[in-house]
Amino acid sequence: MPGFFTSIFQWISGLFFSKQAEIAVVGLQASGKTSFVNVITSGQWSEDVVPTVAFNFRKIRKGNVTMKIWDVAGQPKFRSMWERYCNGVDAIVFVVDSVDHDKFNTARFELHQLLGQPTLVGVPLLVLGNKNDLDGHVPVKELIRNLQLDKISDRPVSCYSCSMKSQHNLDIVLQWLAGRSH
Ligand SMILES: Nc1nc2c(ncn2[C@@H]2O[C@H](COP(=O)(O)OP(=O)(O)O)[C@@H](O)[C@H]2O)c(=O)[nH]1
Ligand SMILES: [Mg+2]
Repeated sequence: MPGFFTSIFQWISGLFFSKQAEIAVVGLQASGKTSFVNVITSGQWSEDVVPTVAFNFRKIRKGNVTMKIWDVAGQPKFRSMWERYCNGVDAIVFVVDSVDHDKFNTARFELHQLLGQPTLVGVPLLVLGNKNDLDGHVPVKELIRNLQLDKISDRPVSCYSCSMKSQHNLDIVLQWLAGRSH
């Protein structure tokens, strides 16, 4: 019987306290977007990820927060689609491979191009410097400088160094995302 009352209570509290957040995950190809979605969805890291064609959609529940996640492909031909998926979301997550120094310029260009879209003004931005389990990854400070995040003034911006593989900092990232729910 106590189990019954507990589940009724959970159901009722869910009605009053359940919240939603819709997020779009973008960034260059192979930065770790799909790995991020897989890890936060299942808590499992897997080395084998199939490159994303166009997009994946996932819906997950973390505590009383339901998250709808658009995982959008990062190859050049798909980048013009990013705006469409980011339009109307509660947060944009921009994933960067923090070891791949040669691609920082392209990542910066694509990020600022995206944020320049009039439809996306004010949408909060979370930048993830991924793969910090690998030697040669840049620390957050350098990532902020390389991506010129200090130039963004029309929205809340956060930046974390993290690793999908070791799950480093993912607790903070999830907290940040939950904070965007309503
Ligand atoms: N070492 C390491 N490799 C990662 C990490 N995250 C993703 N990868 C690898 O990077 C490659 C691209 O990952 P994927 O999630 O497909 O990137 P996407 O193209 O942005 O969706 C895969 O081989 C992943 O196993 C990480 O935190 N550490
Ligand atoms: Mg992918």
